Amino acid sequence: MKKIVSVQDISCYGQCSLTVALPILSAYGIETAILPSAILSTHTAGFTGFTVHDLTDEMPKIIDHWKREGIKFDAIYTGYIGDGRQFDYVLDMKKSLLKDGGELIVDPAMADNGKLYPGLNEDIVRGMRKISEKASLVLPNLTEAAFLLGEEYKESYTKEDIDRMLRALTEMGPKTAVITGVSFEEGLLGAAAYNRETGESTYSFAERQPQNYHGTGDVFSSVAIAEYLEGKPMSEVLDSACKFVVRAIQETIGDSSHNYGVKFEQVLKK
Ligand code: PXL
Repeated sequence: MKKIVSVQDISCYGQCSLTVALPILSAYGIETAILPSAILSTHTAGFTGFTVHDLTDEMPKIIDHWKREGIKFDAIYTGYIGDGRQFDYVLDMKKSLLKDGGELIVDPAMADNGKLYPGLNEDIVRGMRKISEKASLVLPNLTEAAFLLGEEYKESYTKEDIDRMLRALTEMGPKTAVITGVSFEEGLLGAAAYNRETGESTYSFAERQPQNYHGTGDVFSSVAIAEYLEGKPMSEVLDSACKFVVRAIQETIGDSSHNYGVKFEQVLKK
């Protein structure tokens, strides 16, 4: 049984970050510890007046306790991190809390549609870059991939662009890079992966859904990371994650009162 720790915020309401990662990873039979980076009343996209309680000061205390207990993980999965001081703690965790061969997996959840999430700044981009360099797997969306690479975000990307960006991301350090939100045909949306060691790249597409939802990146990453840790080939990993996200959107789309996240629980249940 794999044991992982996920470092991201608790958005108390809104179906993203830890409230998505924990149930999905658990449903895959993965023991999932959490290191909450902050507690927010809701996520920051689409709600106004949300509260934030930063937990940076707790992180070294929790990490030190785990070190004293000799607790070790197969993987560290990081997501949204809202304070630049936390990246060094993630690097410390990589050194001291991973089993031999354990992996740092980074979803640099910080931006979408060409823009950083509200409240985030260049510090966060630099920090995400720093931990991505030490990761074995990174899963940015297209905007995050551009920001990690220090490039301008473009409205449209060719397959040559994506192949180049995937290679460039792995040249930063990770063995494998995934980019989500990739589309070369109007009706299809999906993800691409490249493994620097095998030189293999994989694409997976699903039918583009008529509405975008917040939190789908977290759903995608949680499914993809679970199946990656099971040792599945990247083509299957991407197919499963794309299909899961599409089903979660389809569960949600008829309910116009539910616009802040996707009903991924309905997919888990089925
Ligand atoms: O889903 C990414 C995410 C996680 N956590 C918080 C967010 C967002 C995206 O906006 O605001 C607090």
